[in-house]
Amino acid sequence: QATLELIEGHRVLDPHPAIPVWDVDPYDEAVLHDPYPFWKALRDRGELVWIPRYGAFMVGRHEVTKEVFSDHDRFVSSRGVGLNDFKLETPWRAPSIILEADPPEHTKTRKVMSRALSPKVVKGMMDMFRAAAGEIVAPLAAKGGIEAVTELAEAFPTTVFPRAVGMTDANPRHLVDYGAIVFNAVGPDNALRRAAMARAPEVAAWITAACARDRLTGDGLGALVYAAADAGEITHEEAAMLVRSFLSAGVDTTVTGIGSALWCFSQFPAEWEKLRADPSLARPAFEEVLRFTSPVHTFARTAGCDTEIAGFPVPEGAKILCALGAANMDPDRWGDPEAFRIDRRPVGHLAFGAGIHGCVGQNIARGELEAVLGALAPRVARIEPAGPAIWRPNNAIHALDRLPLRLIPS
Ligand code: HEM
Ligand code: OVM
Repeated sequence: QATLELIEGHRVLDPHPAIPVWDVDPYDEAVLHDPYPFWKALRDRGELVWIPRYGAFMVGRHEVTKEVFSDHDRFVSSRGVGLNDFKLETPWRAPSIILEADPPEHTKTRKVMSRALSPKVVKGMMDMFRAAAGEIVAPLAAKGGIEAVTELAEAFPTTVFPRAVGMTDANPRHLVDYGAIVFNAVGPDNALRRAAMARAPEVAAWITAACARDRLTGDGLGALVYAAADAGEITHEEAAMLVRSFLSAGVDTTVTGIGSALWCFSQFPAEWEKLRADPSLARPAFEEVLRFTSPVHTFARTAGCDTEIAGFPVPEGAKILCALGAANMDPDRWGDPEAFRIDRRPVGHLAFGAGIHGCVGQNIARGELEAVLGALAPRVARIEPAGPAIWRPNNAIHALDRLPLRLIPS
């Protein structure tokens, strides 16, 4: 029988002896640089794996990862979606009132955010997205050699997202850095997390100030959230916290999505030709980019009760790391998973999560990518590597650090 006890505030857990034990560091920088071999090894080890280094379970096969990630009754988010258990350790910032909340608290904030990020609202942003994409992409297509991470992947969301939210004075560097901090914070106490925590006070103070109502216009996503407070659905303090959620989750993720999309097309030129021949493939192409690269590679849950995973006992309080990237490459779920095919339509990928916490910003993310791919496709005949692509290790985000490309104009 699995047991869990607390010694000086730390979890000490003896996993059931039949559970495969793997002495590996999933957050080793070499793994984070190139996670694909790790993901395969994780799936091959079994349905449920014990990682002694962190005293946590890990899953990476599609079916079981989806089960743990979406069963909010047994696997809670309110104790944090990283390795730190908020019940045992004080979190580095006040917990998110949507991501790091369970029903019934989650239900109320989720409703407000779903409305603010509805398909209708996103539709109203598409003209702005398309105009900005054209303005950013046209000079790059003419220039040819670009560093795609800074010049396009970061440039586009840091231009459109603050406008969408209604920020009156956005600091693009702080927006990108805050995302990296928030996502590194869900990892173990390694060098990445320590570097993030060292920068956190300054960047987080700027972010908190930027969430105040008087820093926002009356016609953006921020205003929609504050309108819900005026209507009495949430408090004004909660509205500020939900604006913070936009700024936590809305920039680095789409920066990563754009960079990874360009990387995929530079690696698979025939797929770029397919997209140029049929621009209606922009949306399905982005879904395949998400499946193939998993911008959020790992988030966790905490067992809220004694339970079982894949028939093995899992005690209350156990952390379960969910390798979304591994699930998205599982050959038992996806035919030929290592083939990048823009017309695959990979319904059921876990890049946006699943269940009640499934990404509430997915419509806006898809809209941004549609605008960027829509601006590139008619202007750029080929996307070629112009040097090595370098990935940027982060405890939760699988993102590029540098992507030198040559854009061949059409
Ligand atoms: C939730 C990924 C873009 C806001 C999530 C989750 C994932 C995810 C995996 C589930 C977390 C969990 O279950 O623990 C992504 C990816 C994106 C993206 C890959 C882009 C490619 C965005 C954008 C926004 C956003 C643009 C804001 C406008 C949120 C919020 C949640 C969330 C607020 C929490 C939802 C909840 O707990 O109910 N996202 N996201 N995301 N996302 Fe996204
Ligand atoms: C938040 C949030 C939501 C999704 C992802 C995320 C860890 C943060 O509500 O702050 O990044």
